[in-house]
Amino acid sequence: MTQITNHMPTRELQALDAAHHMHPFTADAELARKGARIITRGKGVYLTDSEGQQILDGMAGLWCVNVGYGRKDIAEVAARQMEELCYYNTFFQTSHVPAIALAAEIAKLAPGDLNHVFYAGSGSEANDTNIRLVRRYWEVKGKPGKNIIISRTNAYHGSTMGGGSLGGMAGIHAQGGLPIPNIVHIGQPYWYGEGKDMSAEEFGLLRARELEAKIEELGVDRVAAFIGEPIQGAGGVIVPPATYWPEIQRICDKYGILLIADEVITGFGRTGNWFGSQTLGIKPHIMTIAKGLSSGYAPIGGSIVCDDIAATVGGAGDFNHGYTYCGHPVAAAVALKNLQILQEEKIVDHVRNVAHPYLMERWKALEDHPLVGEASLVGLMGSIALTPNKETRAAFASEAGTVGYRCRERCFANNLVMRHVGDRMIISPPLVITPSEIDVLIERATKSLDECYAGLKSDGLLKAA
Ligand code: PXG
Repeated sequence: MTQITNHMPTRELQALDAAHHMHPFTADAELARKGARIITRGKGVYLTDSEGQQILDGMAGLWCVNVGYGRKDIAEVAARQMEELCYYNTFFQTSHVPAIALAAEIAKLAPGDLNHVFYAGSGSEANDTNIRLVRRYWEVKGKPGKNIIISRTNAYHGSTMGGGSLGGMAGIHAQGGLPIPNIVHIGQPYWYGEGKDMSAEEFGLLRARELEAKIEELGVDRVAAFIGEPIQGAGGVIVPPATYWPEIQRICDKYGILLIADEVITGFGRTGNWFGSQTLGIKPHIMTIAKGLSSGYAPIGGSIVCDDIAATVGGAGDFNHGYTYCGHPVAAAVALKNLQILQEEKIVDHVRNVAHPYLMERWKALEDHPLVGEASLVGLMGSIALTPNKETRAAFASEAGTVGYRCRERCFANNLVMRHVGDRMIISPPLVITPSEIDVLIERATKSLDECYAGLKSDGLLKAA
């Protein structure tokens, strides 16, 4: 076999990558021309690339490496589990210790009567499970026609047929015949971009009440569930107005609609509590989890399910659904170790009491920058809206994302991973980030914003739409 190692020249690795590796959400031909940045190592909040550059990872991978890179204790657990029992399934009346122990631990951490875990390999798979779970629930209740799930535009719930359909991303819906039937979308609670002259509070109520109008329009006997991320992540870290979730909760309660909180990003400490639902005051029947469950050390996701749904679906014969890797023992052991680390090292407290307050002060100060309209941060989930006019919150005249992309390129050149969504910049650093690492993040972000601003000025791109 050809040995392909870290020691190969970057150019050769890039050529092999371009020849054989199809990347997600990427124009491969364009990437082939440019060459991928090849990441070779990670330690704490830093990545190293094949050129030896040290990059501060402001995104914790893809919102997941919450305990930071390079934890030997997690690697040891994985190795031990591989030797002891590398794989066994949880179908056909068998179980194993890592799946049992992890489910019990998740049930302990989850609020209310969310006491049951259905495992998946990812957030997308878990949301596919959720579609089947809520539809099955109403079938068993004698209401098979109650099968519509209501979601929001610009939501992200994954990219399988089910997850991509639940999500409200136009670019995903434009390819391959999505959404699947009986999934409908209402407006998102994005006050900064869409609230115009309304107050944030009024706008939050307006958008929440679209749910009530949609239920009335479709008929309550057609609607199975509502799904939402407590804070939209991939949509641009959109923090809803304070009025939004209480009103959504009231409407779900009033009509007896199941409520699914997609906690794939917000779960396991990201917002300064164990779950985003606790930060935002939501009482869901199901939570989608993945990412921070294992801090990305192994692929694992799942649905945390309330007593009623578990009893109803589980009490009606076989639930004909499952994945080979449901509760995979190595992934489950790794996730369990990750939860132990989060608890023993008090990492959620660190987010709430140390990292958030420190970053908040420095992040908010970015609002003094001429390019920044708004800087917001909940726990360690932050965004800045770039604008040519702070007063009017105007969008740029250039195609949406042009300025954000230029800013992201400056960040990457300055060894900071900060992503852009349209013309919003977003961060979601490892939860273990320290104040001095936050200083580095802010220093690199400021430098990148300055360079971006200078570039926009000289290219005449500071115009409002
Ligand atoms: N729900 C939410 C809220 C997510 O953020 C998924 C489900 C799907 O999880 P999997 O494990 O199937 O990817 C996600 C994933 C981005 C980005 O660019 C975000 C995600 C995935 C990939 C890229 O922000 N979120």
